[in-house]
Amino acid sequence: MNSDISPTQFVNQILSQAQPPTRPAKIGQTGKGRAPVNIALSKYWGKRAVALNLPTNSSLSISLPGLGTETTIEITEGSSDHVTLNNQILEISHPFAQRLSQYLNYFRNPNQAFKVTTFNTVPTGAGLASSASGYAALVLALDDCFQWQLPKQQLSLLARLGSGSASRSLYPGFAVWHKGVQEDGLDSFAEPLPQTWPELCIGLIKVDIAEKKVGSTQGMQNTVETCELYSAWPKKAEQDLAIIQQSIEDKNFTRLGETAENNALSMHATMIATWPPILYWQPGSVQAMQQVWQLREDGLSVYFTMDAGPNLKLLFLEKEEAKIIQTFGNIQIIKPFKQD
Ligand code: 2P0
Repeated sequence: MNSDISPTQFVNQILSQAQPPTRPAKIGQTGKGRAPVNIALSKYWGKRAVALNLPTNSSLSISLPGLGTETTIEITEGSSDHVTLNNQILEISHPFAQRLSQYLNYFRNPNQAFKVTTFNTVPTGAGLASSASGYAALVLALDDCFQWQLPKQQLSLLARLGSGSASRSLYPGFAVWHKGVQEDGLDSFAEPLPQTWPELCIGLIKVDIAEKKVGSTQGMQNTVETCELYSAWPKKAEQDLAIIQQSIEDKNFTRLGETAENNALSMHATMIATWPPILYWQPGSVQAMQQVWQLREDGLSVYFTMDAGPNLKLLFLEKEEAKIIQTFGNIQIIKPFKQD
């Protein structure tokens, strides 16, 4: 299904709620934004409307402070944008620059181009959700540059249009992206959850940080179109989200871990049952999964989740940290509620 509303109409609808600009958008004006990556505990996989990035199911995430994107933009004259990613100037034909420029088309005035300087503190395209922090940071930079002063919920809608998971990266901590039901997409935004969980740890096991062959956008579309198992996914995703949200409220770590791991593996099952098949796992991914299962057999409460890539994200509580480090020497540990 596709919406009759175009992305331009969608953006104009949101910007009509912006404050009148405090200063006219003129050449040389700049804006800054920074946003964290997020890891979904209950995943987004599949779109009900592609052009507006409307998801088939809601999702729930946790943001990782310290890992993310910082972006500055400047309004320039001319017809082409200048994009610098991690200190490298990109050709305008580079897929990253093209996607960015197409997105910026929704916001530019006639004869305006943008100079975009963006820096990721996560490897680009490694299944560590750099597009999520990237589009969230860009939207914050646009809000700063054009002085829209839009509320976070509206910025979440705009970030979603750039990359679905970016809707969740506007917030620290836990966030829920509501799938929404409206055709205009105005009810499909993320909101923060009020709970914190200081003992909660996320461990990043980097199996391979090379650019992946099948991007999420293409991967989920192929899944929706060819995977027979996919019909079971939307209902399961909503059920898992409700259980995870309740587990966060109850601080029931076992229930959260079991549900998040099963949710991730169910999503990967739909990928594997897609044609042509999508298998993001590498031998090192399976080895790490088996290590996690062995640790659980040994009595340790540790679970994993995985996204569109070969890397594992472990979920555990701080009291298990020493044993986790002992097993996975090369692990980056993030405490989402103990770091800025
Ligand atoms: C998630 N992923 O919920 C899921 C789990 C990957 C696997 O959101 O097409 O890069 O830009 O909306 O946001 C990655 O999808 O895809 C993603 P688009 P996006 O985190």
